Amino acid sequence: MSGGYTGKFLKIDLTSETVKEIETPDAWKEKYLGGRGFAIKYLWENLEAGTEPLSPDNALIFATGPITGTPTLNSGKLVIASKSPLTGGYGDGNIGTSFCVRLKNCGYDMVVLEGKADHPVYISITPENVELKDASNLWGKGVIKTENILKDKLGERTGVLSIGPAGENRVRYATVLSEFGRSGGRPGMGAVMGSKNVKALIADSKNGKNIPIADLERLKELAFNARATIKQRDFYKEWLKVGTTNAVRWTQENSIFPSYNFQEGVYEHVDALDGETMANDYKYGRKGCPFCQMPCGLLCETKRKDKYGDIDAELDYENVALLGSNIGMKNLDEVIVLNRLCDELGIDTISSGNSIGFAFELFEKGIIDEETTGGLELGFGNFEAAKKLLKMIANREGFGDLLAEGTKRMANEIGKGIEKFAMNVKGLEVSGYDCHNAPGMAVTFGVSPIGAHHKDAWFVAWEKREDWSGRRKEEMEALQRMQRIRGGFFEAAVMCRLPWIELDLPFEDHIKMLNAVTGKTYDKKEIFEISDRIYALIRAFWAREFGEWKREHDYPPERWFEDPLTEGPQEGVKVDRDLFEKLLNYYYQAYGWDERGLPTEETLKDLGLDFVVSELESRNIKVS
Ligand code: PTT
Ligand code: SF4
Repeated sequence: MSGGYTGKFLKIDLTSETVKEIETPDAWKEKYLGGRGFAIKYLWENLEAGTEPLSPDNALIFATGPITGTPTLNSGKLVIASKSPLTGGYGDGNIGTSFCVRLKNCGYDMVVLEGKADHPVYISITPENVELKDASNLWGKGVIKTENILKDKLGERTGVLSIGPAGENRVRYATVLSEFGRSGGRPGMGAVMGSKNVKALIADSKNGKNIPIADLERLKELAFNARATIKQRDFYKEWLKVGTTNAVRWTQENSIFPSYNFQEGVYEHVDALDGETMANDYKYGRKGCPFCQMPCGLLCETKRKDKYGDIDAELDYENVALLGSNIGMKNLDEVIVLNRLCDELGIDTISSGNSIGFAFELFEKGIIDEETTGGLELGFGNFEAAKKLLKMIANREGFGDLLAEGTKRMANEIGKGIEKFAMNVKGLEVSGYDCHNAPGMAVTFGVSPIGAHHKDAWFVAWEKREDWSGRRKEEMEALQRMQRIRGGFFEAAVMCRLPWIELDLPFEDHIKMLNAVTGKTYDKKEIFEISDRIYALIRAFWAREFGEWKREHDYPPERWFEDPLTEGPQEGVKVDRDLFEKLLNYYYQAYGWDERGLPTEETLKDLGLDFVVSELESRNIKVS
């Protein structure tokens, strides 16, 4: 018996209000596995090149993988993907919430939204029915409020994904959120949802079916052993205490903790922001995705309630870095308040922290002034200004309207040669790792398939663990291996990567679980081939959208090459340009891509992507 898939896609045309069920193609399962693989295949086949991302013609995809919803571990996840309004290329994000499991129990591997509803709607999915329901009463409401209203009406066990005012107002880095603090789709998937007049999706699987599993007994045994393995790890207890915020101290020690809009890699107020402080003074609970044994959702509340109000939020490393040190905040109360605002308004904390940090730096340097900001005084550490800006961004009010466009468009609009302070790659803002002292991570951000995000490879940890000088080719092969596992396997099988990366659950054990679910006999080589196919197709998608491809598209922000660190043990360090170029060449060679960074004809054909060659050439994009 084969398993892991429900066998159906749901395609909803919001303009004509038609709902279609399509059989999940066997060839897609075999060649693309699921999740990100299905998403890019769908976009490649169905999206006209040059489609305006916020137009009805764009498609918004919610793609599960064969692992999603199965009783393995850390399987309550799905991929949200689309052509990104922030970058103009492929965009996706991974969200963990009960919606993911319920969608599959309702009978769907993937949902595609196309067109645009003529009034605000929410989409109700049950095993018996798919309906568009009026959401006029929810439009304008915050994410948490929206979810509470829907759950009060439909039952606590209903899975909900929704957007906030930022998505409605098409902020280019609005996300899709769920369950108080889960956020997915950094490159503006929430804005695409808003542009379609969709406020929420709900999945109610009360009368749903179990997901078919090829060998349930074997899966149970593997999952039992995997859970036992992670619980035995030395780091398990510490993980439950501090979660991803354990990275605060480590990044500081390695001069990669971003501060002051990535001007520095160390922060003088780090003690007030680190994992220990969080765990001792702010944390009151933990929560996680379905089937998770190592919940990373650290529920924190403000300590000084008289000053900051009684506010809580789910803190992660990224949120502490981007809404903390990167904008000069000095305590976790401030981070909690800003984080909660992002969650309620529906904006990505990473891009918000970058856009605000960029504005603070420009103001301090005198490049913009109160005339530009509409009378608002800005500067690092100005908590009240940060709070105001978040609301102005979500509502696209005054100066907030410009910040809502992201740092790349801000730089173009303001001019004055400020691109080098705009911390993004291809338009997506850099996540929480300063790279002055991490050239391998600078490459990682540069070549990431969605713009500057660490999802595909948290390479900085590998980079700091070993001395790679004299072994640069091996270094880039290590990066490739990491991408194949993280961006390939975990995003296509769709499973949380944290048991692997944080608690050292062997990758091979994950493949065994995939085989027990699907009934296939995948080995590492086959998984890596699927991964390479997905990466090559995503590259080709970008090239088709851009009408060309140049290696410059993979360059990180200029700041890391030009302005050395001025603080900490790595004072004076910056990325060496020649080294960067060398690393980029090795990276391209590892994948069989040419010196522009495009897969060669031979590589594409080896991966069974012959159709990409003809498509690109028909658009005058030379394939070498
Ligand atoms: C992810 C990005 C991250 S990565 C964080 S913290 W992290 C930020 N969290 C935000 C938030 O919170 N609120 C908000 N308004 N915006 C936020 N933006 C930021 O979004 C997340 C976890 C985490 S927490 C990480 S690393 C791992 N990511 C995984 C991944 O990408 N794939 C995968 N197979 N497994 C993963 N496991 C972990 O999941 P994006 P989530 Mg997220 C409050 O979505 O777009 O990928 O951006 O998904 O369910 O919240 O889980 O230190
Ligand atoms: Fe979800 Fe975190 Fe658990 Fe992963 S570790 S499944 S993101 S709660």
